[in-house]
Amino acid sequence: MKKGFIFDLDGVIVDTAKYHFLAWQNLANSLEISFSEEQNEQLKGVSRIRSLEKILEWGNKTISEEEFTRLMHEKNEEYLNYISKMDTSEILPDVPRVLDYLISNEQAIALGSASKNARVILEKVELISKFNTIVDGTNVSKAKPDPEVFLIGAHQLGVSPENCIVFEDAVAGIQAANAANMISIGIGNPKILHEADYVFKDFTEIEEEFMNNLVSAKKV
Ligand code: B16
Ligand code: MG
Repeated sequence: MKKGFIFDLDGVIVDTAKYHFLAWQNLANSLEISFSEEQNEQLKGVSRIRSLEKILEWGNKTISEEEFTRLMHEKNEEYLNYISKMDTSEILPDVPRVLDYLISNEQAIALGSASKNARVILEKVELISKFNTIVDGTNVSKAKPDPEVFLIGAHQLGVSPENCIVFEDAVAGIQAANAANMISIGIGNPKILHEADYVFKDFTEIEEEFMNNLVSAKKV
């Protein structure tokens, strides 16, 4: 039986958080709001709109709707400028090994990301062809921790949610996977991702035996 493997993008396949940080920091500076790397951590997995709302809340600023739209656009333009320079060297360690293992074992693979730029990023790092389906910020109406993004992914793969496995780096993403009744695998710090079924520092720690068990178990 085929399992569905759903990957988050930022923090799992590539580290685009650093580019989000540079672009948000520039925007915050222009509004005279201080913005730290710790605050950027809190924007991981959070939608673009909600990210700007949070920055404005932190800086105690209110702006008009037009200004809000303009700033979101400017931030995204700067972010896309960084993205345009990305290449395969930015793929996180051992991601291709795990994707190729799944492909050679005829498993179903989806992307489940909050980003509206997911497709262009996957194209830049030449991984787009590895995915059977892509669910991103252009397809979902409810942000993680709502399970919508992963449930759409499972549906598009034709695999029931309890036979899906999610790789996520954000707490909200782990919560979304758990709410979808999927197996959640945290990529990052076990102290932060303690709600996940399993946590690995990165994909180099995931051994073939563990993958074999995920693929063959009735319910892990
Ligand atoms: P965009 P993920 C998320 O990606 C990022 O972690 C988050 O920082 C970003 O605000 C969000 O995508 C939206 O991105 O501005 O490109 O639409 O982790 O869900 O893959
Ligand atoms: Mg992420």
